Amino acid sequence: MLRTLVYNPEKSWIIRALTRVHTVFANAFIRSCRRQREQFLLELRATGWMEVEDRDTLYKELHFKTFNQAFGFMCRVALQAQKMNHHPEWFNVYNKVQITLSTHDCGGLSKKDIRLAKFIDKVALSL
Ligand code: H2B
Repeated sequence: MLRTLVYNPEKSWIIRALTRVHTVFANAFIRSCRRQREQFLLELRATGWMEVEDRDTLYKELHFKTFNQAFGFMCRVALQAQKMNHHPEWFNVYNKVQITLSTHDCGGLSKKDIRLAKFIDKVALSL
């Protein structure tokens, strides 16, 4: 008699059914995120972005005609980065700019990196 009154979530069919449904949806969600990520990376690879070995980051090297152009480009990206509160790791020598994008908060790539990479491509194309 007492046994029927004690609630045991492990034995409850509804809990087990809900757990199974949750697992199915969670796995589908993770698969869809991975597909989305691959799609974004495919597009960015086509414009010269590379994935860095052993680090979940995106890297691109840009060459401009002059230092002025390179620095003008950096100024525009810097203003956008500040607006997004998302900042690139970068290195500049004369007309060359090397950029690495990653999100420190998650220790890898996030949507913000994709957004900033696309913005960088747009600015570079407009120069
Ligand atoms: N830039 C980048 N690339 N990744 C971050 O996680 C990040 C950033 N976080 N800029 C911001 C600033 C963080 O350090 C502040 C404290 O919000």
